[in-house]
Parts: sequence; C-alpha cells; structure tokens
Amino acid sequence: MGVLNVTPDSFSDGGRWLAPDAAVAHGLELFAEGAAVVDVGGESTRPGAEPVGEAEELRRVVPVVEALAPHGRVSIDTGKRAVAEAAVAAGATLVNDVTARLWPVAAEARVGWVAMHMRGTPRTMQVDPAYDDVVAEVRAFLVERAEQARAGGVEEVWIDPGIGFGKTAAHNLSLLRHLDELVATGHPVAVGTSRKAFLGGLAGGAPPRDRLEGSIATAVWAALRGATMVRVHDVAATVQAMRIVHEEVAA
Ligand code: HH2
Repeated sequence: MGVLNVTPDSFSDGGRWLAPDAAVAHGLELFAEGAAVVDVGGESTRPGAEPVGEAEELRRVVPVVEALAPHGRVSIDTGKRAVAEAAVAAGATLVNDVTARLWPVAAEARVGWVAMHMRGTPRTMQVDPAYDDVVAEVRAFLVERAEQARAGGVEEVWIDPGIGFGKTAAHNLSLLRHLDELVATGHPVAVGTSRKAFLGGLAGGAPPRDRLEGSIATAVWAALRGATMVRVHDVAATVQAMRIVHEEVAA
C-alpha cells in the first residue's frame, strides 16, 4: 500500500502532493512502482495534528480518488464517515479507517475495510500512552471490531496495530515483536511503520527523510511475520526489498 497524503501538514511529506495534479501524478507513480493499493488521505494524523473540516477533506481527496481509481485499487484513509462514503462513490474499494468505527460504510458499499488501533486522538495520543499489556489490549480491540464488521457483512476485513498511534517506541517494538499474535487471529494484518518517529529514535534522531532503512527493515520483518499488507511511502525500494526476500531468499 503506497501512501498518498493530500495534505499540507503530514509529518514526512506535507504539502508535496496537495495540488490535485501533483497528487494524481504521484499516485500513478506509486502504482507504476508496484503498489497494489494507493492510500489517499486528506487529514494528517501525526501526533498533535489539528483536525480538518469535512468539506476541506472532501475537497482534497475526492477528485484524486476519482482520477486514480481507473488505474488501480484506491483506499481512502480517513476517520470521517462522509469522506469514506464520498471516496467509495468516487471509486475507492478499501476504507482505511484510523478510528476502526466505519465498517457500516464498507458493508453498505460492499468494499474492504481496514480497522486500525488508535488510543485517543491524534492531538493527544502521544501524551503518556500506557497499557498493562499492549499486545493483548490491541489484539482484543481489533478482534472485537473485526468480528463486528464480519457479522455486519464486510467480507474483506484487515486489522492494523496502528504503529505510533498512542504508543511509545517500546509499545511499537512490542507490537512488531509479537505480530504473530495478531496474525494468529486469522484476520489479514496490515502494518504501517514507514518513516515513523520511533525509527528516527532508533537511528540517532534521523529526520523522516532519513528513515528509509528502518522503514524497509520493519516492513520486511512484518511480512516475514505474516503481515500481508505494509503501508509505505517508498514503494519502489520496499517492493525491491520484498521481492529479494520473498522470491529469492525464501524461494
Ligand atoms: N499511519 C498513518 C496514517 N494512516 N493507516 C493505517 N492503516 N496504518 C498506519 O500505520 C497509518 C495509517 C500515519 O502516516 P502518514 O500518512 O505518513 O502521516 P500523516 O498522518 O501525518 O499524514
């Protein structure tokens, strides 16, 4: 899954793809690099981000989804029901739901749904996140939501631990270390580590543009542990790394 942030303020690429033409061109580039899905988002969920109004988010994403949908699978990264509905009407076939609440939209439209775990809201989620057992709590939450969605008629349900969403670096590492416990639930697992802050911390304070090594290392780790979708900014490099591991080393 390639990331396409149509936002002025995303943490690693804010503003680069805000103009619709630039966003569409970048989305086509992500497909050409080997993305199976392009994930269009119009609201940054970085720690501390201010919410975006519904009308503005719609204005950012709908034309981009419409232009990209004939070229490949498009997902909509949102927490707003109206945005998910409009994006699906414009051709998106996967709702990437950072609030894990919007499965009725996917059921109604007969499209796929990604349930991501987040503790709190982006504005406050990194203020002292605490769990007794992060892996067990995230797993229980995701299984409950996934079962609700399946019972409600959604056929394609993904679960995603929400790396960095109300989690310390230690929480993120535990979730990655024990990813097999999410895989064992039987729901397909998606993971997004790309360029995230904990990777900067593990690489001597590297800024987002210098986190490719950690992004690829954790994407490959996640895939080897059974995740079947990774959400990444650097599609070409990740595809190459995955090909080498899956088609050559593990062949
Ligand atoms: N991470 C981000 C956004 N959406 N969706 C899923 N399913 N999983 C993730 O880990 C995930 C996500 C945050 O990354 P990004 O879009 O690059 O940044 P921003 O929220 O600042 O736009």
